Amino acid sequence: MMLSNLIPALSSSYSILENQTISISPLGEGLIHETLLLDNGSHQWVLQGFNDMVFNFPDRIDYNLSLLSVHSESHPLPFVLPLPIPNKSGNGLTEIGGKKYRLFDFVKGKTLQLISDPTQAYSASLAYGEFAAWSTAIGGEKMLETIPNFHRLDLRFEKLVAVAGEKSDLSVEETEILDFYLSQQPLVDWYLSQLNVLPLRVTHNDTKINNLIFSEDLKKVEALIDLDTLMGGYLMYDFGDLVRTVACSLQETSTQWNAIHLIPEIFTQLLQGYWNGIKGIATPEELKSLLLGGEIMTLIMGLRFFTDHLQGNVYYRVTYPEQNFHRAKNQMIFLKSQQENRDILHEIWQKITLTSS
Ligand code: GN1
Ligand code: MG
Repeated sequence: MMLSNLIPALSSSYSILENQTISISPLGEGLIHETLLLDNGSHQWVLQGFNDMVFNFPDRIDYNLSLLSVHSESHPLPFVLPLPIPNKSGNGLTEIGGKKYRLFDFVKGKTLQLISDPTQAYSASLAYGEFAAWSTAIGGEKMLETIPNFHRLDLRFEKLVAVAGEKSDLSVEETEILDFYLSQQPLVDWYLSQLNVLPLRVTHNDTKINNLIFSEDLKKVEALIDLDTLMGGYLMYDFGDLVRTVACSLQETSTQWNAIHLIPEIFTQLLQGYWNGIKGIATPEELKSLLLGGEIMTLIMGLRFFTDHLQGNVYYRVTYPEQNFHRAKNQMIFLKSQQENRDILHEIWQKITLTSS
């Protein structure tokens, strides 16, 4: 459907959009939902084309968000968690031309693909840490799984093994990257050893830097967005995805292979921020687990990108056919960089945990 053809249907579905002249344009860089900006000249909304191939259980999302909404009434947060605006029938999802849409108030501010100053790493991480502490009262076990086994590293690993096992025509470079990923079994084993040790928290599970809205001056976090993957998880997931996307010299889409590396100074800012957010709730085991969180999340994404490449780009949006392969290579290089820096990260961790406790 042409974008402008959406407007009449939206206007009849949402009372706030009735009898207005509204313009519509693409927004953002998300890989799953489609994101559009609606503007009536004085107010803006985000219209999201909901991806129900990826999110098969919209009711579970609604349920999780309702738990947050109730908790926020008595426990205000220093930033916004944007929730879908109900349509005239009281539903968050509206079906138009066979496709599902959601409407949100637009939160003014800036989104970043990469930080431009280390203080932004600190603010981003503090916000996610504060969110984890704030949501402890809700309880990770109360949340429903919106994508089953989303961050189960062992299952992501097994999936790649199965999909690659069916291919007999891998190129030399594909085989090299596959071998690297298969060599990560020890990290998968460590991950499995943590499952009975770490408490289940309410985690965001997609804490990449562009899922935050910063104030115009980039000093403050105004909103945490993309709340569909909110569910029970481990703190190392949220901290780890920050490391993956913020403490890396380049974005996950970069193909400048020689310039992709970990920035330990940014890791320091991230850890300090997250620690300040979670210090009231975290167990010693959780604090320790943060150290490998970045590796875990980078491995998960690398496995997922590579699997999607082998399956013909059925999941992630790509702008060219080799893009998922390149993303998998990018994540491999970044994972290697983290592994080469394990000692340095451990020293940073010790310094922060000793001085902050
Ligand atoms: C997807 O929708 P978006 O772009 O915020 C993905 C995340 C990945 C990310 C990689 C539901 O997030 O898990 O980390 O791409 N979300 C889902 O960029 O699969
Ligand atoms: Mg997003």
